[in-house]
Amino acid sequence: KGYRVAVVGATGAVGQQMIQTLESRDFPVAELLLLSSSRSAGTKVQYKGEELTVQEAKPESFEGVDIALFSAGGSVSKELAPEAVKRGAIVVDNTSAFRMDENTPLVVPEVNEEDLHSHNGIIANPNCSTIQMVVALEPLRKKFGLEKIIVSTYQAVSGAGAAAVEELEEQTQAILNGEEYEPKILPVKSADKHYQIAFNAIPQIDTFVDNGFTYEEMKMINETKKIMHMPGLQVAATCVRLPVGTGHSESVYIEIGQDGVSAADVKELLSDAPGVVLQDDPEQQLYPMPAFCVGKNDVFVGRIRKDLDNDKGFHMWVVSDNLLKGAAWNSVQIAESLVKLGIVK
Ligand code: 11C
Repeated sequence: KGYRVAVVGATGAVGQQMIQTLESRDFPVAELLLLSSSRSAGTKVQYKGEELTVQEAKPESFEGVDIALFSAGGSVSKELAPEAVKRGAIVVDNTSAFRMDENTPLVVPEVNEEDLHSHNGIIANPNCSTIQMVVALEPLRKKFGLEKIIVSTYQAVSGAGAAAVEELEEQTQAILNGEEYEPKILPVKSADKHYQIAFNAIPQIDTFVDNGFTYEEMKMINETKKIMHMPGLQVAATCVRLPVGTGHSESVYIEIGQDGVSAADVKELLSDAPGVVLQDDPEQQLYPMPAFCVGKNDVFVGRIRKDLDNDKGFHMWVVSDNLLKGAAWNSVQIAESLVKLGIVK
């Protein structure tokens, strides 16, 4: 059987990866409908050797659609996801519009696939930096318990969209040529001030909340608790943008619920964990790096060490392609789970 699948935001950085992932996974697509804003309508996109034309997304577009993958910004999802559901589609939404809604499951299949059963038409795909962290930590939570997470991120510019990637490339070139370049996109397009990202590190992703954290940091905190069903978990995050094109990296410190666990125990567990690739051999200088994770669906983990002072404390380095496991692949993987579990008929 094949499904009628819609991709909303088909011309964006994540939408393009969704289309490629549907193709590379050979997802059972009977018909693929590519939707976007009126500005991008008319764009031609290749899918399985066929040229498809992107159409403007309207409520009526979703007639007869079985699965709609949304990645066109929160306001588009707020307006059109309920319209798609009204017409019988199941929506997998890659924006923050519904993530913290208590009736919307927030799903990373390796962690909480069973939450899909309680959907009301919309399933939320978490923030990219949250996804890769929970994939790495869930096996540890299950086996040893988890009490605390302190994470610092090193995030790629593609998380802020295609225009931010362009800004990094043009700015780097301009600086190397000794030319002026006025930053306009990073850290946040709508912000009052913009800063150079080339040869720099910006400790601001998204805008600030009144508690001193940024929204990106609050997403990592709140989404992790929801996905892991641990409202009492202690989580703190510091999110930093780096001049990397694609691939988010994270330095993660955790405290587990048991004494006496060794770094070797943690490595053994993660060597066989779903969605995880262990790359950890200091003698061989083997550890994950974003440049080598691009284009791959896995979450790469290395630099696993036991804390020197706290018997329950462990440090690790977690890297993944933010556009794939962080966005497009997790969404398509949710769609695969919906089919596997018989939730979409
Ligand atoms: C970034 N994590 O790297 C963001 C992008 O809520 O889906 C993803 C924003 C989101 O800038």
